[in-house]
Amino acid sequence: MSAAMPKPDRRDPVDEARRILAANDRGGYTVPTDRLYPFQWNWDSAFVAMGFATYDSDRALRELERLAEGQWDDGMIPHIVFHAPSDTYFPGPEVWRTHHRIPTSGITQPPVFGMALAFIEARAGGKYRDRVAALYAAAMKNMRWWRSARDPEGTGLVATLHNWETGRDNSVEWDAPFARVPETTTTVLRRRDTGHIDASMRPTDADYRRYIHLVDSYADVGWKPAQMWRVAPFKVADIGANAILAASAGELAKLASRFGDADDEALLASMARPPFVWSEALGVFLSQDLIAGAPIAVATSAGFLPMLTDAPTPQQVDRLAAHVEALVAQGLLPVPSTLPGQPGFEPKRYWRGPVWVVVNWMIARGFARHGRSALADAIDTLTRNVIDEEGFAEYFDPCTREGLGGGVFSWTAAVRLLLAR
Ligand code: 2M8
Repeated sequence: MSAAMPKPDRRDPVDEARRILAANDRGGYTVPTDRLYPFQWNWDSAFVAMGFATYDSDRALRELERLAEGQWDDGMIPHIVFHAPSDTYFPGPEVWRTHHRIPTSGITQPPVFGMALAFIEARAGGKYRDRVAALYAAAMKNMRWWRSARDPEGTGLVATLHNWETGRDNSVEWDAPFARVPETTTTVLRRRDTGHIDASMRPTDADYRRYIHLVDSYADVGWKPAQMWRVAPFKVADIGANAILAASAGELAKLASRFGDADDEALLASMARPPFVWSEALGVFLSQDLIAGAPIAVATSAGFLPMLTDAPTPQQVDRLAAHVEALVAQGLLPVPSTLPGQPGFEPKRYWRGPVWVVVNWMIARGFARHGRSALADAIDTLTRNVIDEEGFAEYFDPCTREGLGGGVFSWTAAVRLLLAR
């Protein structure tokens, strides 16, 4: 554990998790962690909302409502909502140059929103009908946006146009697609993250120049979806975002008969089972580089997430299970963001190797859905234990289990609440 990482409260991790969410609450929305991420992030908040739903449905709905305040008229839900100013994060609103009522970024993130809404509704015992209805409408508008803005050619898979949209910022998968993104920017880089976290664990400066090159390019076309699609030098069908989108479609379908109509039901049915790409050689599902027109042959933790849907065959689930069993047999914490042995695996550098407990939680739900409850329980137990032993870290080294990155992290606290016995 790094020196700055607070030790967990061993007396009651559930109480401690609730305290963290309370401490990171900025008024109905929760920052991922103080200073490093001082605004509302999209998929972080969806996990946080599920954590709140274990003890406070009203607060859980509020989290999604505050996120929906950032939803654009075209249906896009931004990856960051800048509710209040802060100078501890780069890039801030002045770099994004968007035009929403509340300042927001111009890109999105994996749509856990629909999964979270169904999760909260199932625990709210029929209460808050009007609020759920409004959030369901926001979720459906967002599903339609993904379809039209990010799959204009109707392939069944949506594209992410910025690595930050995948949530797995510097995954080894994006190395080749990024090689064609220029490092030139019209924005001066003023990184704040490396002032909070050791630079050896964060994306490099060259990475950041490319990230900001993309922001500049899309800001220059006014964040209009059709023009972004045309100018995008980075266009990938991220397996994580596609699996989560399909899972949200499946979860929203459970609400559609009460809150929606036949059109919604038809749309959700068509989105719930996309044509995921499977690698027989690697035994995982893959992202695709849509500019190269080829799958990206890197095995990542996101390659397990199609198990959140009915798409995988029993044989595919067996192959995915074998990876987890092998990791455990080697004494490694499952499931590293890049599987060890893959080129580019780095156990401490952001999304190139560390374990993220939100991904673990989804993978375990996937195994449970496909009848592998013992394996799901094993992942849950290992996840719970690493949090209890190492603290509410942003992520964990799969080799040493050390908690790394930001401390007192909201989505880690949320997962601990979801895993409370
Ligand atoms: C990380 O991403 C942000 C950009 O969105 C960053 O590094 O500045 C990722 O881990 C992302 O998945 C997460 O949502 C965000 C806040 O926790 O941090």
